Amino acid sequence: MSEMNDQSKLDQLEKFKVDHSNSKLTTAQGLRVSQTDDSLKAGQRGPTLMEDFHFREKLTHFDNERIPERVVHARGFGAHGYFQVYEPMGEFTKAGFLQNPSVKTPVFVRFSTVVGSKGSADTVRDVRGFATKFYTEEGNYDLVANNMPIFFIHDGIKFPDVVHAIKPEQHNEIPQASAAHDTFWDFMVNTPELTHMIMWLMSDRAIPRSFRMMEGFGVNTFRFVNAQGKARFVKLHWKPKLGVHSLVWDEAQKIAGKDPDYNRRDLWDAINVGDFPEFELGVQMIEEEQEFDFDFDILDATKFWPEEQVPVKLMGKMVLNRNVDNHFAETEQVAFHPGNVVPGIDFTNDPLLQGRLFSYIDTQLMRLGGPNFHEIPINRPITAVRTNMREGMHRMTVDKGRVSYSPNSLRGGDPQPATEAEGGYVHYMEKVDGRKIRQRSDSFMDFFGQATLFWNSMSPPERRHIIDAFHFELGNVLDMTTRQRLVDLFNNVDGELAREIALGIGVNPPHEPGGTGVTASSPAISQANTIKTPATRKVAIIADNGFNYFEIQQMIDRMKQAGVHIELISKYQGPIHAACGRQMQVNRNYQTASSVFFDAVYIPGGRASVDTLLTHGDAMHFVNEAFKHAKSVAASNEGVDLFEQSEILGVRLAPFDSSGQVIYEKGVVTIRNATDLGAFADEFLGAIAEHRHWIRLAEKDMVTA
Ligand code: HDE
Repeated sequence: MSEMNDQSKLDQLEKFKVDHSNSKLTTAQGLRVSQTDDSLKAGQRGPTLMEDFHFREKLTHFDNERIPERVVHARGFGAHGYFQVYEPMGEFTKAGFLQNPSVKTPVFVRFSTVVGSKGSADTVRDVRGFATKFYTEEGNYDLVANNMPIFFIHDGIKFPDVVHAIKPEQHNEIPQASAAHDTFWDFMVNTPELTHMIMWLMSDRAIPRSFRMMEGFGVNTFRFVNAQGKARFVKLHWKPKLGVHSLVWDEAQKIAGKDPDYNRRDLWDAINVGDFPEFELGVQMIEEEQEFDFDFDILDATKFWPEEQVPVKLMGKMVLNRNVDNHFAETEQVAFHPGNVVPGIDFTNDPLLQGRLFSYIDTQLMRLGGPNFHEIPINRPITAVRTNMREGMHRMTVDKGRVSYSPNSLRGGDPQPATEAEGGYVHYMEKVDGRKIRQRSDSFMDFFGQATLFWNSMSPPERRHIIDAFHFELGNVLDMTTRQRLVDLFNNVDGELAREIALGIGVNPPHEPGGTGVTASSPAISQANTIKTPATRKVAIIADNGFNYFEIQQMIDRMKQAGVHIELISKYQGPIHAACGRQMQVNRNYQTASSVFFDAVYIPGGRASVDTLLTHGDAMHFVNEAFKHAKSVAASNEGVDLFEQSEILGVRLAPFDSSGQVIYEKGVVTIRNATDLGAFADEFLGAIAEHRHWIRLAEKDMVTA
């Protein structure tokens, strides 16, 4: 076998890369071109001539530059990296890439939204795709995951229906990248198996702060098979080292306008500055004998396996450390397929998975223009490909010899099938016996139990966000009957949930008592219990001429140590001058900056600076908006004056005193009469790590019961 390392895929790609610097322009035939700005004409003001091959070639190629976008997950963004297992997993699977902790397996990951077209905004309310291609020594393994652990439907045959319903409506192609319209909710109310997934879709998971701060879930139930042939049911998970964090809806909507590329830019920038995103790969395993031990069917993709019941074993870590060279060649042309497996990983009868196993190659044949897309550089395995497949559109390989069939004698039988011991893939010999029947198992028919479990697991602010999301989504449904039916449907999940939804959308609260009687919860799915760290967060410092240089410098030093990124914002770009005469470069002006691009805001002291900021509506808006979005805000010395004029006052209880002590309340950090900002900076970092301070929500807005 080849000597593989984390560079193997990049080395392979390198052979296809072309650097055009220090070169002369040519045609696609390699002919040097003398001029490319004017077409060949009969006279200066005459018609263009047919013989102008350069004109024809240039236009023809341009005319055909587009390929069909993905029917779902059209908008995506990719990066390279590697995966490394922590310890041999041979007890559970014979998959080669899960055995040797010293091996780094190259990976390519593509994150995506599902519903929007290729040019849609990143921060819409949607499921996120999280697809990983492992270039292993046994061939490509694809883990084609989403950032939610369950799916809308039970059976692949309903996929076209759910996608048609959620995509823009047929007659006017409105709305783009949004579920908030009649056809989706009409489908939903008639398909109650969606109920659980809708709870996730209305939750904060649907508006991630960053691709780096999302979990990934294989969703479907697969099998691990070890060398002895023993199999177990498994679900695979990615756990982000930075925790799971989300935007707030108002912020997400504003970002969609101000920077539609927000999530892709975040990933691109993070990798460029060396903040390499890391995700741990976990597995949940259920023994075959325990298949029926649960109150849900473990093959039902609308159910998750609560971690408290089936623990997640962390197997290894993925690091994304390299951006692509060409978005189209790599990210657009990459083709994932849940059927790309390696020995040790096998399928189950999960009917959603079975549907997926058909769909991916089928759609790629059209999207990538024929059956040879496995030859596109990004899709090539790093192992040898030896098939008897030939011809087809855009065949790149020049297969030598006259033989393209098996068995053959003319080439001594080569390429030969491999035995299991030689790495040949042998399907798990599950016994299957049944009548042909278009029916669903009764064990899939509990639509509401885990939806209640999900609701029970949410913290009060998360519940508030879910209800607000329902108000937005159902408030955009024009058909009032559908709205009412939806409220009555969600009453099956929880009575208070249904009452709260009804309140915001002008329909009657349900008459029937609500809920399923499920009282259990799964703390692991609440984002309130996720990892908290200030690392890689972004802080805006707002200042103007006359700022206190030493305050900013102390803060910048401390923030940098903690891995926090700073940008200096002022009315004008260029240098601003400190009271002491030194100067600093402004990174962004009010037009190019916005509070929604940052995790926290800091206002340094300096009399003249703060007096100027007090006259800038943009500065005040910045602080108020950050505060409204529950972000950490800090001010030192005269900077506190700005807070005293802001909306922070309405919520803050502690006085902005002058004791020289750090005052912390609800994510607002202030200090007056201080030159050493060490303790203040540490308190601010602690606040940033919290991500958001929902405690600012008024008690009355919390949904606790
Ligand atoms: Fe997919 N899905 N899917 N899906 N899916 C596609 O394949 C499909 C499902 C997922 O970045 C398509 O090449 C069916 C679950 C991701 O390129 C298509 C069903 C999960 C991506 C397709 C599902 C996913 C896709 C469209 C129900 C999470 C983007 C373009 C039976 C575990 C991959 C393409 C990328 C893409 C079919 C359900 C994840 C049409 C029929 C569940 C991340 O083949």
